[in-house]
Amino acid sequence: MTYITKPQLHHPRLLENALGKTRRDYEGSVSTLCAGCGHDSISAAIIQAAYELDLPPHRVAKLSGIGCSSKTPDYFLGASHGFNTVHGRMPSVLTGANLANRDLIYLGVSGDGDSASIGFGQFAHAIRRGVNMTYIVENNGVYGLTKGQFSATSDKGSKSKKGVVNHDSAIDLVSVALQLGATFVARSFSGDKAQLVPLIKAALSHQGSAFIDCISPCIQFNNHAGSTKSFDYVRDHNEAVNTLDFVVPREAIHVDYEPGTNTMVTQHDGSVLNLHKLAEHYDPTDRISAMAYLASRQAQGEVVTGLLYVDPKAQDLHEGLETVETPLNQLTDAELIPGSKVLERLNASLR
Ligand SMILES: Cc1ncc(C[n+]2csc(CCOP(=O)(O)OP(=O)(O)O)c2C)c(N)n1
Ligand code: SF4
Ligand SMILES: [Mg+2]
Repeated sequence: MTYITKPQLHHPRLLENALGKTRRDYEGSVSTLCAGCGHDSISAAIIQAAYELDLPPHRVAKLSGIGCSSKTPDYFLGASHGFNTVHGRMPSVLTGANLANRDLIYLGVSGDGDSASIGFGQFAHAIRRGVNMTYIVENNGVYGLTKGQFSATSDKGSKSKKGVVNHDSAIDLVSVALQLGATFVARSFSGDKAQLVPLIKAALSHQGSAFIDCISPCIQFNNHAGSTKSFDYVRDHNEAVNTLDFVVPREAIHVDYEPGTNTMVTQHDGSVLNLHKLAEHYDPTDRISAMAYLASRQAQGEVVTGLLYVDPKAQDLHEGLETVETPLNQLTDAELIPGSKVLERLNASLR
């Protein structure tokens, strides 16, 4: 059995958000992943982010491909819309759903195999088109579900559990997303909830394609000496560019920060990113610098985490295509089928 319903009983005094919902209202069914899998920590961070953002669950659509990572939408936001697609095909299905109904909040969850191998083309086109979505890759550097083969994000020279060395160059999805024009690019680590939750909140509030590469050790096949996606490796090589707080404008909360060490970024929807700068001269609004910074740190064997790039004035696919505001299922027959005269006019304009 891979689908176990969670008992609804909980402590009567659990804290409620502005919608009167507790954190438990954002949970899904019981996880069937290996105990200790990094993916479960990411599900917990998604639940926390949705709860803190007061998201109405029925306004969220979660989509995934195939893999242990792609199974996780069963384990969070049980009251939201969900679609488990074919291996590597989540981005195109999400794009279609988004074009049909722009009123939903789209969350795509994928794996490194799902997005960097079979679905690489799909990943690229969804990002470059600026589909309004949060796209999370739960990156463990292996095909976990099919017993630990190297994926396209496994670093050259890293070793499998059986001692096999990977001779292929790795695809760095963060660098690719930056190059493709993603308007929000971040990397985090499943074991760093303090960093991951605000990143997910900010990504969900971003108007455009928001990409988070989340390193998520597979405790079965990629958590040994020689792996560059293990808990120990990432902890030892982590270089955080910023510490992030996310402030929704309606909240009268102000975070503590030292004057002169922060960058406040107002996003398209008016929400504010409060970046505590740790790295000197790091500017998350400069795409070219972000790419150069990433490359220089990578050359030194460091895994840069944090918000690497954000375009606060991002536009999404709908703005480019000038589509109607109304979701297609709410248009009338007359609006959907405007008749032969309109078709004639359209054809004439193309001659
Ligand atoms: C078309 C197709 N090809 C291959 C497979 C076999 N398959 C299932 S999951 C998977 C890889 C999953 O890796 P990843 O996306 O990294 O997820 P993880 O399990 O590591 O979280 C593969 C190759 C499949 N299900 N469908
Ligand atoms: S095989 Fe790896 S990725 Fe899959 S559930 Fe187990 S630990 Fe997680
Ligand atoms: Mg994987």
